[in-house]
Amino acid sequence: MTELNKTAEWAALASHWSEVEPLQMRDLFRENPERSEQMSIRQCGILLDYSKNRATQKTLNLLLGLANAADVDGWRRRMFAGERINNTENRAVLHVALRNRSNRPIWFDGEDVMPGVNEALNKMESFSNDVRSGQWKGFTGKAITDVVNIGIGGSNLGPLMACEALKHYQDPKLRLHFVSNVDSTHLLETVKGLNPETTLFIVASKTFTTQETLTNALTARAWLLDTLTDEKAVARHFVAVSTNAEQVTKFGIDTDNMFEFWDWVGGRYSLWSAIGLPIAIAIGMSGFYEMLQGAHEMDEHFLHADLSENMPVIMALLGIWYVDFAQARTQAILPYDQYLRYLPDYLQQADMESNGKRVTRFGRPVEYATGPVIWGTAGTDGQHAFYQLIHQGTQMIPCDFIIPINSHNESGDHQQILFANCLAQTEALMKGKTRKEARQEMEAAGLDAEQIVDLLPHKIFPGNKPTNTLLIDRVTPGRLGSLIALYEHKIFVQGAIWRVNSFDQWGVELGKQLAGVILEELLDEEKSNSHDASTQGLISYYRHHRKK
Ligand code: G6Q
Repeated sequence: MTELNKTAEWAALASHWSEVEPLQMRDLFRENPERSEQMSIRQCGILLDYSKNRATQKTLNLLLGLANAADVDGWRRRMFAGERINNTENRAVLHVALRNRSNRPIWFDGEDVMPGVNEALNKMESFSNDVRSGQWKGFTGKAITDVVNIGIGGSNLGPLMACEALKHYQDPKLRLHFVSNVDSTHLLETVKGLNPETTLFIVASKTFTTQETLTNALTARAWLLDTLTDEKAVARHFVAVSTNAEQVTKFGIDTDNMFEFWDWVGGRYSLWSAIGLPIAIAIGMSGFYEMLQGAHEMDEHFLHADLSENMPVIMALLGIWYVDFAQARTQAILPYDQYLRYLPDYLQQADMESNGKRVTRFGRPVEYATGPVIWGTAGTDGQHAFYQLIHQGTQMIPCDFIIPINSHNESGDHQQILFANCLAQTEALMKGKTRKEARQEMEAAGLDAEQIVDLLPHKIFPGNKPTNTLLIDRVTPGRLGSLIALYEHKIFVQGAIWRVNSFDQWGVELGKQLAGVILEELLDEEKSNSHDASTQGLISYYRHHRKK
C-alpha cells in the first residue's frame, strides 16, 4: 500500500497549499457573496459555519478526494456494522449502539447487542429514579443527598463534563461530585462536609484495576465505615460501573449493585453507557435519553449523508488540511457558554488519546503529522489571556467557537455581550487589521507621526486565522449529545485518513505499568536501584525527606 503522503491525493493537496497560502479570506468573502451560505451546514440543531477557513471549493474537492481514497465511507459502515476495527485490541467499536434510539439490530459476532443495551438502560433508569425520588435509602434509612463518582480518564471526564453542561436541569437538592486524582486532597476535600449517611459512591472503572480509582474507592470506604461502622453499610452506599464483575466482587461490591458495559465501548467513548449513571441521576433518565437521541441523530447524519455535506467529515478534513499541509500543531476549542467549561478537557482526551499515534494500524511509522494538541477554555476569559498569541503569535491555531443563541440564565444584556464577543473574535481573526487601517485608527486617536511609526508594527493584525463557528439554540441534553457525537465522528474520520487505530491507548497503559514499579521502590529501600541517575536520585531524595 502506498504511504499516505506518497499518494496522488496528498501530493495534490500539498501543492494546492502553496496556491491557498497567499490568499486572504477577506478577499475570498468579497469575491464570493455566497461564501458563507455555501460553506455552512445545518444538522441536528447545529449550524456549522466553516466559511472562515483558508479554503476554496477546490480545497474541499481535493480533501474529499483524500477522504474517498481513504475509504471513509467504508470505515463508517464497518464501525456501525460492529467489525473489529480496533485491531490492536481485537475489539469492535460500538458506542453508537449505546445511543441507537431507533433500536434497529446492531450485530456483533452474530449477536444483536441491542437487547443487552436496553436492559442496561432499564437498570440505570430504575436505579436513578430510586436515588432521585429518595426511595433508595442509605444504611440508616436516610435518602441520598450527595453522589460521588470515583473514576478517572474516560470514567470521569464524560460524566463530569455532561453534569456540568446540564446543571440547569439538575435538582439542586441532589449534589454530584467527581473524584479522579489519586492525590488524597481530591477525595478528602470532596467528602469534607458530606454526611456518610446520605452519600452514595459510584466506583466507575471499565477494568476495575485502575490504581487511582481503587485507591480512592478504598479510602472512601474507610471514610464511610468510620461513621457507619458496619460492613453491611457498604452495599447501600457503593455501586460499581464496570465490565469486570470478578474484580468488582473482589472489591466487596455486590454484583446486584453493579452496572455493566462491554469491551466494545472505549473508555473515552463511554459516557453513553452506564458510565453516564451520574448524568442520569443528575438530570433524570428522560434527560439522559434526550442526550442519547441527540447523539443518535448525529450518528444517522454521519452514516448516511454524502461526504461533501457531512458535518463531522468536513470538520475532520479541515483539521487535516491545517495539521498536515499548513503545519498547525494545536487546535483550540472555545465554548462561549459557562456550562460547557469542561468541554475542552473532554475533547482533549477524546482527540489526543484517539489520534495521538505515531504508527499506522499496520504498525508502520507515520510519515506525517497526526493528532494535534487540543486545548481551550470557556467564554471570554481566554480573550484576556491567550487570545493574544492566536491573533499575533507566530503559530497558526485553528479554533472552534461554540456558542448557544439563548442562555438558561438570561439576565440583562449578558447573552448579547457574550455573543457579540464571540462573533467579534471570529471576525477579527479572519479580517485582521491592515497597516492602513491601523494607521488611520491611530491618526483618528490623535497620535503624532513619530508615535504612529513606532507603534504601527505592533498594531497590525495579520488576520487570515481559521475558525469554525458552531451555533446551537441552547445547551440542552439533546444538543449536547449531538455536539459530542459530532466531535467523536470527526476524530474517527481523521483516524481513518491518517490510517491510525483511534481506539487503543498504549501510552495510557504505559503510565499504569510504570507507576506500579516505582511505588514498590518508594516503599521498600531494598528494592532494586535500576533507574537512570536522575530518577534514582529523586527516589533517594524522596525517601530521605519522607523519613525526616
Ligand atoms: C480511555 C482510556 C483511559 C481510561 C482510564 C480509566 O479511553 O482508556 O482514559 O478511561 O484509564 O480506566 P478504567 O475505566 O479502566 O478505570
